[in-house]
Amino acid sequence: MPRSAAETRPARPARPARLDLRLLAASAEGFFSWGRRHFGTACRRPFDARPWTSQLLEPVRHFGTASREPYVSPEGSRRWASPARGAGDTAAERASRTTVASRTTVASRTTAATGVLALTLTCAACTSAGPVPTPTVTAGPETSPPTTATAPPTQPAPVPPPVLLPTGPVTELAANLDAPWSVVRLPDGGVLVSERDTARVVEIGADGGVRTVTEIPGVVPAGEGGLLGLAFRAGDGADASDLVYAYFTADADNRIVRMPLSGGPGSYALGAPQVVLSGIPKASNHDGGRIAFGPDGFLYATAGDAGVREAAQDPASLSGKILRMTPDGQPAPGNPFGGYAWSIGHRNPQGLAWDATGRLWAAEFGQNTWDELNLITRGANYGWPIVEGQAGDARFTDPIAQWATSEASPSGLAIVGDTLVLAALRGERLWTVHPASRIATGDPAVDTAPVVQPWFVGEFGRVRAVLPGPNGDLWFVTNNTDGRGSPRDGDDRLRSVGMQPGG
Ligand SMILES: [Ca+2]
Repeated sequence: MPRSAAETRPARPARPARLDLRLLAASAEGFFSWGRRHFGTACRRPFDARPWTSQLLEPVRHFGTASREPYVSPEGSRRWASPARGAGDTAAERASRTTVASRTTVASRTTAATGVLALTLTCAACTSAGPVPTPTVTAGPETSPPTTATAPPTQPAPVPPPVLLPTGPVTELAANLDAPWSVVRLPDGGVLVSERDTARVVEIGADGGVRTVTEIPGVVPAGEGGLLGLAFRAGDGADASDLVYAYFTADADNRIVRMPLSGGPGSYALGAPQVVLSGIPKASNHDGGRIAFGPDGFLYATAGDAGVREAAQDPASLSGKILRMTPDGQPAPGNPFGGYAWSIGHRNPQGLAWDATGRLWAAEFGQNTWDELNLITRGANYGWPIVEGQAGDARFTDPIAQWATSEASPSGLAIVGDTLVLAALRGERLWTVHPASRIATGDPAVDTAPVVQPWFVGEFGRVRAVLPGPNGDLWFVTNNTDGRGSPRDGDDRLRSVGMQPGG
């Protein structure tokens, strides 16, 4: 049953109320970010005397994929900031914000964290292949005096691209799913969903109907294991068919298989599975399971520690890693340790998404203290089991944001526009994370922190997966039938929510 936006729209964050030099600087930064996005690198900031906004950009280089050195802020210290704090907000907004701030800790190397988030805006422009516009001179009236070379050019009003937030209508796309785990949208409009415990891949029809495509042989569901992630790869030649990849728990291991996809909407069929990678350690808990093809064409997979913590630090082990492989299941060229590992020191990552710059982000379950949103770089060590969450230990890469496990327990991760969205199981909500620079308040302690917001708290129950939908919408699937939730009639459900300008 579709729900109106008014029924589902949480309170919006406070908007800036002050206007001072810092706000002007932020606006200018936003404009040039917008310019770089649309016009390429030819659009550069014309001034260096930037105040704090310069810090939003400088740390970017420290997070380059070739660098494993942690960024140290100019202050050499950590700062903790609460999200969405602003002047002029209402008592209700302050109360809501206090709740978030008290429960949510944002990654606290402030400039570093914000630089990384800011790059999801700014570096998209740096790599833009868009055309460089030809400067246009508008002739003035013939009676006007001749202009001089030093006359300031006319600039349009700074209009940074909007932050997208899940404030639009919520609609139901399918119901009666059984522990759904992963959702894949196919190029021809079809939708496939994996069910963890039935081992089925089902098709969601345009009318919301659920049709079994196949039941994958060899799946041994138990605990958190079963049929987990799905990924699609288009055929790349006359002899290659479209393929659906699946990550599942088998009798003795976790493994990745692929199956040829035939048919179309209403008639999809999957052929016999072929093993791509086997031997990923399994356990009743911490099985990872998300798979996705990156912009580099290689397959990435999240592997949990399977209960053997120390293995997460062993580059040769397949557990506690983000793995990167060729579509045929060989270690991908350029992997940092010579094997499958792309990054190490993970406990149980289950969310993968790439931003507009091609950078990989991952959501990870913590033990008892901190769930994590990490920016994944080649060869980096994310600390588990030596540290959890933001540790400030130079040996490890800290998360960009972290949450108490009771508030998050994030599985899926998606990026819509420049907004990261995490699907929280135990937290029974969505979390959005976006750069704060667009809602500058003038207080650097606020404006240099990423903005983290909860949505739909408790409304739909446990959320397992999120993905970009058509027309800029966000899709998410609940997980109230996975044995740890309280199913409503008709659960579990796949839903869509409109992403609308906000922030
Ligand atoms: Ca970590």
